[in-house]
Amino acid sequence: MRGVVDETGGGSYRVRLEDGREVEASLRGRLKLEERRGGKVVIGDRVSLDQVGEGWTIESVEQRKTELVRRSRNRRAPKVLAANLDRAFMVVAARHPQANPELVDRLLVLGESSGIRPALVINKIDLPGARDIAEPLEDLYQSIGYLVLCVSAVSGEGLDLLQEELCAGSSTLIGPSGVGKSSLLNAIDPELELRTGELSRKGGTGRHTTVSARIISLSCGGFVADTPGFGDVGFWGITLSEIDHCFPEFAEHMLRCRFRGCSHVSEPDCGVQAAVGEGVITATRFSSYLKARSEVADHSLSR
Ligand SMILES: Nc1nc2c(ncn2[C@@H]2O[C@H](COP(=O)(O)OP(=O)(O)OP(=O)(O)O)[C@@H](O)[C@H]2O)c(=O)[nH]1
Ligand SMILES: [Mg+2]
Ligand SMILES: [Zn+2]
Repeated sequence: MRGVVDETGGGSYRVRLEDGREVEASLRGRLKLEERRGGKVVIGDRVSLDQVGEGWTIESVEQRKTELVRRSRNRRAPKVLAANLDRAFMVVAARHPQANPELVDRLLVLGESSGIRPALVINKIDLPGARDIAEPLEDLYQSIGYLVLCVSAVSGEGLDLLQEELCAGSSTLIGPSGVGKSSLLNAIDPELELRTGELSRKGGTGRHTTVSARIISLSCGGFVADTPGFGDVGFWGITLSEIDHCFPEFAEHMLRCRFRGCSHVSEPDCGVQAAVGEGVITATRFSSYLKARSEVADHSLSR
C-alpha cells in the first residue's frame, strides 16, 4: 500500500493511504538507521507501507520530486520542511510583525532554490496602516511576475483567491511566526480549528504556536501544509552558480553580461548591474542578491 506522510513526531508517522484512510505508522529498522544519518522522512514524502497485524510499517520512501529545505538555526545542517509539494505560499504580515523586502526576498529565494514556484501572501491587511506597507510590496513583487495576494484572516479580504489556489493541489504556507498562517487556514476552512497564537506585546513577535508541520486535507480537496514559523531564513544547498536564478527578473539582463558565469558583483559590462543602474532592477532586490550570494559563498567555503 502506498501513501503520503501527513505528520511526523516522536517516531510516529501519520500517513494518508491511497484509499483515503489515515493511519499511524512506524519506520522499518533500516529507515530508522538512515534517519539517524540525517535522511529524515518528512511531510509530503511518498512511502510504501506494509500492514503487520494491526500496525503499519513504512518500508520505503520514494525519491523526492521537490524539497523545501533551509539551514537549521545555529547548525550547519539542512532542515527539510516538506517534500513533493506543488506550490509554496510565502506568508508575511503587513504589520505585527511588519514585513520588509529583505524578509520577502529571503523567503522567495528559499522557494526558488527548492524548485517550487513561490507566491507571496501579505496578511493582516485589515490593520490600520497596513495598506501603506502592503501596496509597495505588492507592486514590486507583481512587477517581477510573482502572484501576490493581500489578505486578511480577520476581515476575509482576498481569501476567495487564496482558497482557490490552496484547493487546486498540494501546497504549503511558510513564513515567520505570528504572521497568521494557521489563522488563514482556519478562516478558509473553519472546521479545522487549528491552534493560533497571541502576539507577545513587546516587540510584536510571534510565539511559535504551531510546533510541528502537518499536511491538512481541506474539505475542497486540496492539501496544505501548516508549518511552524521560524525566525531566520537560512539557505541550504544553493550553489554560487544558481543563486542568480533565484531572482527571476535578472534572467533577461544576464544575457547581456560580457562574461559567462558573471557574478554580477564587479565584472565589467554586466547586464544585471546596468539594469540596476537604470532602475529596471530594484535596488533592494540587488542588495538581497549580494547578501544571499555572500552567504552562499561563506557556506561553500566552510563545508
Ligand atoms: N488583525 C489581524 N490579526 C491576525 C490576522 N491573522 C492572524 N492574526 C493574529 O495573529 C496572531 C498569530 O496568528 P497565527 O495564525 O497563530 O500565526 P502563525 O503564522 O500560524 O504563527 P506560528 O504558528 O507561530 O508560526 C494571532 O493572534 C491571530 O489572531 C489578520 O488577518 N488580521
Ligand atoms: Mg501557526
Ligand atoms: Zn553580470
